[in-house]
Amino acid sequence: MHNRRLICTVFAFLFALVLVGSSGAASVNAKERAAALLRNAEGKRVGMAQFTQESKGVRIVLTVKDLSPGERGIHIHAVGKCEPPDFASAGPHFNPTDKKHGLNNPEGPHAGDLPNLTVREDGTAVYEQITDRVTLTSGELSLFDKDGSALVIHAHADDQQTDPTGNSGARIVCGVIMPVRTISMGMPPGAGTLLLLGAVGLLLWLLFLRR
Ligand SMILES: [Cu+2]
Ligand SMILES: [Zn+2]
Repeated sequence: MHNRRLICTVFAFLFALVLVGSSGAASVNAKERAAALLRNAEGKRVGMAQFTQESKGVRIVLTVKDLSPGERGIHIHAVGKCEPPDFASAGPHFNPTDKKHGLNNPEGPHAGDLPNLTVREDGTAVYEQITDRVTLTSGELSLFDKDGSALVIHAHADDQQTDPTGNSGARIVCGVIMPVRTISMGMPPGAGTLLLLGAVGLLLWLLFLRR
């Protein structure tokens, strides 16, 4: 009986150790992610955008539907607030570095400026871009500043030159960019086995020793 108590205690200790260790590894591997639910002026959900912090910048992947075909301006705006129908609440283009508008503007671009979105004949669009002018981490370029940020799609193409909006017209779709925490469990090899042994030890300890 004495032997079993010792073994179980050791297993329980190992279990606790592995738990603490793996939660440490998990927080190190946590990726910075964000998402925006895209709604049109009627408040109807028309798409979704996902943002992932990578070494080269923030990858934006977006799908949207129910738009009219053609080129559409798309930007990150300075305020994380999307009040229909005009979405004026989203403020101007995200511009922490105090530049002028447009990817082709010698005095630009705004941090929130992006290449145009192409809507297909069926009204859908798929869009993917990486921008190193914003981050999901902390600092000046962070999309998670005190008033947040929003992704906005416009009625017309952005000419990438005219300050401050690129003549892209009305705001027709808006989504608040919200942080999403995904924890990837980065456990060292063999930790799974240890975890299992620890769990068995804990179970035995509960069964036999806690009466
Ligand atoms: Cu815009
Ligand atoms: Zn701009």
